[in-house]
Amino acid sequence: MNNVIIATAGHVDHGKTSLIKSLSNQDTDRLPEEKKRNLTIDLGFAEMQLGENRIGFIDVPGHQDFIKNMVSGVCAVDLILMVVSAEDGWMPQTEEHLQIISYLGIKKGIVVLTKTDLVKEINLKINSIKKKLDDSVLADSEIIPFSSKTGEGLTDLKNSILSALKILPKRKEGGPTRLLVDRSFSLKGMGTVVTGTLTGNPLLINESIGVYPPGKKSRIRSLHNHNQSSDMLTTGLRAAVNLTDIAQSEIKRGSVLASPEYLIPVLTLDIILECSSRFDLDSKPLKTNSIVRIHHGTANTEARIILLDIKKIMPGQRALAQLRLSKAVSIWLGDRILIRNWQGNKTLAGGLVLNIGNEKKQINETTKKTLKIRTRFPDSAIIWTYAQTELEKMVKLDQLIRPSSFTQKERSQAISHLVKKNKIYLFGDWVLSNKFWNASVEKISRSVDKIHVDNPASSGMPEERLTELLNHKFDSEQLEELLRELCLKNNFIRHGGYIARKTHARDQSDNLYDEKERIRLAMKESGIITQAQLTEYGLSKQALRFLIESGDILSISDEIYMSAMKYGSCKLATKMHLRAHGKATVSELKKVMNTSRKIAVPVLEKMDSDGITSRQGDYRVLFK
Ligand SMILES: Nc1nc2c(ncn2[C@@H]2O[C@H](COP(=O)(O)OP(=O)(O)O)[C@@H](O)[C@H]2O)c(=O)[nH]1
Ligand SMILES: [Mg+2]
Repeated sequence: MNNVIIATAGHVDHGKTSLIKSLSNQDTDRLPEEKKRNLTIDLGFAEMQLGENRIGFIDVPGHQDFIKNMVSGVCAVDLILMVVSAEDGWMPQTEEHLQIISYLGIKKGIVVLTKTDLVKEINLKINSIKKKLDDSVLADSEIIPFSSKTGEGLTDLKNSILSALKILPKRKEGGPTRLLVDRSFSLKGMGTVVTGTLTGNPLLINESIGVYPPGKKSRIRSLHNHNQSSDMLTTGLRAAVNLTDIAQSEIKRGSVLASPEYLIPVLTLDIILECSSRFDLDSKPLKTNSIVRIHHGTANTEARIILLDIKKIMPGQRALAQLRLSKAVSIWLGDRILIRNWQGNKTLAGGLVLNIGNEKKQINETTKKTLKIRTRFPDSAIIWTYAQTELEKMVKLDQLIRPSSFTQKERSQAISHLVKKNKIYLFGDWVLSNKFWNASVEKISRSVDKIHVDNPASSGMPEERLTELLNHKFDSEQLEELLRELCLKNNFIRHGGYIARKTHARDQSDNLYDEKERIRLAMKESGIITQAQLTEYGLSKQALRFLIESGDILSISDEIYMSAMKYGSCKLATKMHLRAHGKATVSELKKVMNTSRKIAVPVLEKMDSDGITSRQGDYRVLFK
């Protein structure tokens, strides 16, 4: 059995609901208000079996006031039935729905020309619709004349659906489970039930699952597909999920069910923005800094849009943009989104999510280039993995292209391909951009070797220098791993916060080597050691003298010693403060240097004698 989801689209009153009724014998208008007004307001659901296909229908509202609901209905469908009334022809929401489905990446559809019982010149109507479909995703779609009143065309339509489904690419299996919630209700004796279209791996009863929002863990008590109970539901099925430990009021349309590690809230999206060449030129083009409403899955969120290359986007243009969302949402890499104006009465553009994050990051030219590679190959796990290692330089293996719909198999194949092609470097749980790793090893080698030559007595390159040298910000866990790998593979050694050549360290393996290490270790946190501490810890005065001679440690007073690094940062902080304020007291400067008065006084005296500061009464000023 093949599971498929088919949704309707098209202008209000063109016969969508009647069409689904003719096909499935089910009335999808279920709300009392829909019955009263004879108008679809919200999504309707029906099912049928056709050949080897288990079809779930989603009937959408055509009225422009309910586009929001329509978008939630078509977010995960395989095939569209684009309904156009032979009587009215192409109307505003026929056009808008067509743009929406193409922005969301739906490529396959059948056009159903309804109400043929009311019109004589059917061929003329077909030709005029063909013209409207020109250059659109549905340009090559079949157009089936149909009447729900007489039943004319029903067999043709079923055959057309069957042939379309035959050539439709199969839904991907093995991807992470995701259910975009389109309804939530409470049933007596059952509690919270949510419905949606299931994608990725199966849902199983008794399994635990994450729900975002609200960001909770729940358990699946029971599963239904169109009122039929089941222990397991597979991709492409409509699913009703009975959840434990969560109140119905906590979960609405727009929530997502997935395994908790796939429900990472994000606040910024880098996207490739696309404005259809069919965009009506009279409408205002989308400008940078506009507040828009983005539709993602069954949810919608307010966002500010920052165009990264241009000021406004014109019909037919594509451009990189960053969306800054007003609240954190669960969106995956590679998702397609729709952008409408904030008021919600105009569809403006579509987008493909190239990167997700939580900060308003500045995007430089290299990043833009890398993001654009993803645009060219939206389905290639290899390209997306490569781009991530180029963007982030160093990534945890299990964080590669996640969250996204890529399957575990696609991810591991991409990794082995990139290793084979020397594009990434794998060690432990980590992946490095190979380009970055090679360049880094070279930079570090050059820098350490130069220090060894220039100052053979020094301990090597301070580890703090790495961030600047590599021109990339890593967190402390990453730095630790990076250094460990560096030493393991490249003849380096770490000691007391310095990186040195193993050979060099060995050259110095005089009888003081261990003693020097102990002093460095004792000073590691504060960068300071006192005469009293030296005695207390039983540290070697001779080793200290050696470190002072090599310039690693400075004698601040008879009592106090400071690492060259710490003195450097005190100097910098003092200079910056005095440049900004002109003068400052010892109390002020001790705060700036983040130290005590006992230390600040001799440090400032040393700065006076080093010609950096000078004393004016109670104040220090910069020495001129
Ligand atoms: N004569 C005729 N009327 C139709 C046909 N299909 C739908 N209608 C009528 O058109 C109106 C709107 O149909 P409906 O299916 O609710 O349209 P929707 O808004 O697109 O879902 C209803 O009064 C239907 O009875 C058709 O093929 N022939
Ligand atoms: Mg309807």
